[in-house]
Amino acid sequence: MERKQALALVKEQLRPKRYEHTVRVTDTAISLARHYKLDVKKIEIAAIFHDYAKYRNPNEMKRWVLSEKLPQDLLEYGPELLHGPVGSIMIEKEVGIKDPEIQSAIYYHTTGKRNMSLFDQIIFIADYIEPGRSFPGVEEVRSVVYHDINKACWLAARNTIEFLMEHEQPIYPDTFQLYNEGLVKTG
Ligand code: DGI
Ligand code: FE
Ligand code: FE
Ligand code: FE
Repeated sequence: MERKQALALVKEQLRPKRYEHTVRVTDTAISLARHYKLDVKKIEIAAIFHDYAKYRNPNEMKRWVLSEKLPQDLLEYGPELLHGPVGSIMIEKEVGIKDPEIQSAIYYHTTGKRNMSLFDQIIFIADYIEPGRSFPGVEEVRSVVYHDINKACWLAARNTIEFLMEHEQPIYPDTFQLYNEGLVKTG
């Protein structure tokens, strides 16, 4: 699918601010894919569709979790965690995008997980560092991502866990597993 057609399809699904975020994630992901020598056109499609399900009704997303037999524990962590896993299936059913690499990256873009592929990592971290983001610590992540993408993903997980704990929000196990894996890898 071409960029223009893909952007037109997601634009219908998103609010203007989220659409602008999506364009910035896409440009960030393309730059990382060039650097890390991945398929730029494929990364582009994954980035464009990464938040496809963001504004779907939570009850609708819940029904997809049940009918598609996604991990039921997703339902215990609040609706924010559903748009990745549900979006990865919606793009197949509604848009006809059936590609394991693209669907995996969209599935895990919010929580991350241990053992992410480079393709997964680029979508995960592009979402975190796109120029519109101002999370505490994001500058450090931007400064390491072109040298050490494992470190960048670990920092993003650590910062997210800190943020969630400060707000007494539940933390999905995949996010912890990414954090733990990074401690072992970066020693
Ligand atoms: O969809 P975006 O806003 O672009 O970004 P995202 O998909 O990374 O979602 C960010 C939201 O997800 C933010 O509100 C924090 C939340 N989040 C990230 N990891 C976890 C989490 N929420 C819970 N409950 N548990 C997590 O592990
Ligand atoms: Fe998202
Ligand atoms: Fe994210
Ligand atoms: Fe996003």
